[in-house]
Amino acid sequence: MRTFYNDRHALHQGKVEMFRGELVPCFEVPARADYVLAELKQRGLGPIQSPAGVDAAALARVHAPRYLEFLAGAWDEWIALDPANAGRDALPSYWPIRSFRSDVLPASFPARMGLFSYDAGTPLTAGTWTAARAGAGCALGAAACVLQGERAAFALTRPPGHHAGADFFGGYCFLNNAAIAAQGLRDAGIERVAVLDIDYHHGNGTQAIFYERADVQFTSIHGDPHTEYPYYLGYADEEGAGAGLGFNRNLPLPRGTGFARWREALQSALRGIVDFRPGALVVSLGLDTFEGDPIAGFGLATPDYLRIGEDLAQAGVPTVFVFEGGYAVAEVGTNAVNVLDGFMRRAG
Ligand code: SP5
Ligand code: ZN
Repeated sequence: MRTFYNDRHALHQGKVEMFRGELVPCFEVPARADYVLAELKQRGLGPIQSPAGVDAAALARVHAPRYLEFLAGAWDEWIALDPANAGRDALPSYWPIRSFRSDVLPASFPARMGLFSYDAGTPLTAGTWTAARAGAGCALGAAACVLQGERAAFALTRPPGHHAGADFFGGYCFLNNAAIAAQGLRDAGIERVAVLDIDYHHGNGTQAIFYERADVQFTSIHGDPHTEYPYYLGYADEEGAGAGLGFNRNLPLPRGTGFARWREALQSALRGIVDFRPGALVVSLGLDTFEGDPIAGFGLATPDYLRIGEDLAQAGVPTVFVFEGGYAVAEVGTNAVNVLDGFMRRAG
């Protein structure tokens, strides 16, 4: 399986995130991708290449123009507030919750930080925009590979993407790489694209982007949002709206769920995907379902990831894997590559 990787991911390096009244060290660190890359090389999974530069038009197929403009200029605006900000991450402090306006674009940079975000755990740094675009380029490169007839391809990207919506960042995500890949596949003529999100956290951004569409089916297996981040979306009764009704499926599972029950959910998800008859599948590949993950609550073990890859291959659909979460840094490489390895062994 070919991997698309761009070392500019490391330019996005948050220092701190807000957690229970304190700024704590970021969980989403460059070493995550380093471990996956090292494991790919060690196990000889396939060629590793850098993507071509990302096409701005492909980003604008998913994200709002005013959000992309904001991201492009955000770091310069942060520094302009105070030159000492060069040494600090940018985090939002104000949000336009219900009864506030979101149509007005305030001149104040902190006000726009809040307009375009939904949590205080997602630091924006000097290299965020460059890294995020390089990541989206990896997702588009992997999609192109599958369009050319490859059985599967892997986008090894960070920052992750599935929490980012058309016009907001959050959950460590800025550009929705999986959505950009899915839309790229649609725009290249694939009539129906399925997205399967197996990160521990519900893919609220991806769901929102495709919620009213019948051409991109979204399925997610995740920690029950009653108790798990992102809390405000990801419930089982969210089935899509308008033309998209019936094309969104959430399979929330309680904190503490182990592999046997998780795998039943996967097989149910895959039956729904196969029934949709997609021309391509995009997998949001989070590894924070791992039992050792520091911020999540499922109990999957390292060998389970081989089984997941095998199950995914049995759907028989050309597949783009997009790296998402997974914060047990020393194990994330083995777990991610186990999925890809299991997939290729079963896909033949
Ligand atoms: C892509 C992805 O996996 N994003 C997840 C974002 C989760 N953000 C909230 C994290 C809450 C951190 N809780 C720390 C618990 C330490 N014991
Ligand atoms: Zn996650």
